[in-house]
This record gives sequence, structure tokens and C-alpha cells, in this order.
Amino acid sequence: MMKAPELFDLSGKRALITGGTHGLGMAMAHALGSAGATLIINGHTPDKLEKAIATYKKEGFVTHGYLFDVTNEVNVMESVQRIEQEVGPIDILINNAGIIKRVPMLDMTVEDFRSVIEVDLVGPFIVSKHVGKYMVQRNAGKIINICSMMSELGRNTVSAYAAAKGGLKMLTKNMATELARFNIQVNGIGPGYFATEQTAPIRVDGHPFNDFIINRTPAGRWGVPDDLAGTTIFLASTASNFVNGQIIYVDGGILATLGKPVNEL
Ligand code: GCO
Repeated sequence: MMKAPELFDLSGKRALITGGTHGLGMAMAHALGSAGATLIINGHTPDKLEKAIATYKKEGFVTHGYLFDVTNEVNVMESVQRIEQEVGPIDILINNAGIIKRVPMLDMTVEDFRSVIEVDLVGPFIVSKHVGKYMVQRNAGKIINICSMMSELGRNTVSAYAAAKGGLKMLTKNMATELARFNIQVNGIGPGYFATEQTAPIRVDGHPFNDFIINRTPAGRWGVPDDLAGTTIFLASTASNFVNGQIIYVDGGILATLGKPVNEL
């Protein structure tokens, strides 16, 4: 039997992280890099990508940057082919790139709704399809889809995001179903409320939403990016070779409860 450190060791593996230029994508890339993986970072803004690559390199990670739009199939197909030729086989894919638009449903334009579905749901489909083709040939691969609390719950103003993330949960199960026989594990991580750029507008101290989240989370705090490291390494490593189609929620217990009662009754 493989011993513990080896089970989680990612030395010699290559991991593609979409939207790995900041936020949780960057945190997960750090986790994989710290376990020995070579990082392939995707972004869609040249400056941001360059800055991120410089940061990763300064920190000592072997890193490659690829600029492409996850919603553009031709762009994705060509980029994946280039990565496979220039860097080598993609062993691990993290479908992390995502956007959110917080607008009440009755006011939301169809264009806005579609753009969220496009990036958060169609994007992971396109990237997985093209990376998956190579993984199938090698009979090995790990795909991790970044889901959300909104894969399970609704909330005011996030109809498109919830629809996309709920869809991504089911896409994960379906991909696992189709790809398991090729020794590909497809799982999801559902981060709870994390302190990132994306949640900055609703995380302001003293803001009612900030208090609401802290009260609603049994752990009594926002997640910090490092909280995702262990689950990311687990799902990318040999340790999870018979785990397939699961969403692991890293949420400080939010989904376990209705929330704190107003009094102790
Ligand atoms: C919101 C939050 C969420 C988070 C996260 C929660 O507006 O409720 O921004 O949507 O982005 O995905 O898991």
C-alpha cells in the first residue's frame, strides 16, 4: 500500500487551472504546486496573466501561462493542443474560471443571464471536452469542477449563477459517469463563503450581509483561500482514485444547518 505522503504527492504531474490568475484559482494552484505539480495557468487578460505568472515563478513554482477564452471552443481546442505539445500531458484540470452578476431576477437582462451560464457552465464543458479527449487516450486524469453553495441553494440576485453552478454539479456527475471507465475521476469542490475579490462587495465590515454570513456559518467566519488546499490536493491525487462524481463542500458547515436560531430554543 502507498504510504501517506506519496498518496498525495503530485510531483511530475501537470495541472491546468482556468482563471488561475487570482482568487480561489490562485489558492488552488498554490496548493497543487506545493504538492509538486507543474502549473499551467489560464487567464483571458494578458496583463493579469503576466503578473500572475511572475508571482508564481517568484514563489518558486514551475509555471506556464496560456491566454484563452474558456467559452470559445476553437480557442480552447488550439490552446489545449499547444499545452500538450509544449508543456506535456495535462494530468489535472481545474475548471475554476467563473463570473457572477448580482441582479434581481426580474431586472436581469437575458444577455447578462446568458453570459454567466456561458462562462460558468458552458466553459467547463468545453475545456473538459478537449482536455478529456487526451486523458481518455492515456487512461488517466483528474477533473475538478469548482461549484458553489449556489449548486445547492438559491439566494436573492444570483439566479444565473445558481442556475450555472447547479448545472455544473450535474455536469460533474454526468462527466464522472461517462469518463470513469477511462480511469478519469471527475469531482467538484463547493466552496462556502470565502474572502476573495468576488465577495469583497458583500464582505464589508458592519455590512448586514457580512454579519448574516458569519451568523449563518457554524464555523463563525468566512473561509480563507488556504482552507481549500487539502481538498484540492486530495481530489487531484492518487488518494482519491475511487472517488468519482462527488461534490465536496468546503463551507464551515453552512449546508449542514438551517443557521443559528435567534435564541437558544
Ligand atoms: C453570493 C456569493 C456567492 C459566492 C460563492 C458562494 O452572492 O451569494 O457571492 O455566490 O460567490 O459562490 O459559494
